[in-house]
Amino acid sequence: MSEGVRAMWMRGGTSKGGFFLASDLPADATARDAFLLRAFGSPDARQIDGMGGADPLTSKVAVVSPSARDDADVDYLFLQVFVDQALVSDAQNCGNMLAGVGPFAIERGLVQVAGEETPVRIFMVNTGKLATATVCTPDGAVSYDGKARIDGVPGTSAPVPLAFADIAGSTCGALLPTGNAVDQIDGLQVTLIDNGMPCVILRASDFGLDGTEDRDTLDADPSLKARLEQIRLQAGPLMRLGDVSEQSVPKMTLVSAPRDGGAISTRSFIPHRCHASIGVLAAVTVATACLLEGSPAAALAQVSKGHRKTLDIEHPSGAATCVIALDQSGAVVSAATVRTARKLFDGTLFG
Ligand code: NQM
Repeated sequence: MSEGVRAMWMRGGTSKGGFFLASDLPADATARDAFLLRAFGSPDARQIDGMGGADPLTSKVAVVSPSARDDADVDYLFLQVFVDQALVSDAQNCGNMLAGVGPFAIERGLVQVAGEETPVRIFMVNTGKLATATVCTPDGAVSYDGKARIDGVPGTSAPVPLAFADIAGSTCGALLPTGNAVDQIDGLQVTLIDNGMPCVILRASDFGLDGTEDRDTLDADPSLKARLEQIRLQAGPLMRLGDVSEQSVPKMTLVSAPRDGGAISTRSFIPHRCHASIGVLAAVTVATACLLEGSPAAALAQVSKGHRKTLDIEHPSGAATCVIALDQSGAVVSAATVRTARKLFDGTLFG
């Protein structure tokens, strides 16, 4: 594709990647993926010949198009460009890149500014679920400047509140795909759960960890990673995901008691590298696991009473706040969080 493709680079939450109009990319998925692999410089651990940042968190793509649905303004397809494998996967969603979708849709003229704030209704193609992002548009255009701060990103930016309704079973078909709050794999108690992101929740202490280890320490532990991958490959079919050897889900989240006044402490593998913080939908899913009676997460978690719960999910660079609303029966009905986003570059990308 020597003439190049129009692309915008944005930070969305604690991730970063390319935002494209679907109409600017090859319509054929094989040609699209081949272009993205070249453009990101994959496969290569350093992604030296492309735009990827040598980290799964900066090797991400959002493909955005006008929605044909009555309940959505735009469709958002998330693609994970693997760093060191020639793989582009649509098997997972990404709530961090989602934070950039509303601003991008307004920038590209898919959604008109509605006042000081513009709600953008987003159909998340990977999971068939809906989100609403509220974008700051004070002077008839997107503003990225503001006072909101999220852990894992220096400085402050305009807030992008994200609201999710009905995201349970987004990929696995049910919140608890095995029907159980606790299962056993390799002799360990695990929770197999999907409230927006398929996750395997495990106790850090079952791996001889206290749960406060930093990302580099965990990433440098091949035997821990091998044990986690062995559990993950067994969890895949149990979670109705089939063979997950070439998928970036389920995520593997080690939990321990909170240390900084939050609800729970986490260290997440996504799935082969330790996350610098935690994914948005993964945080919502962990927050939901904290509410499951009898589960390893619930036993460790500090959760307030009431039908509207605010849970700070602690992670290696701070905490992510999730607000979870429950109905009278205790079932989760909606979830919300706040992210920020920033436009970094708008131009032509060569594959
Ligand atoms: O869980 C990383 C991220 C994510 C996913 C990953 C995410 C989410 O931090 O919603 O945002 O788990 O691969 O961008």
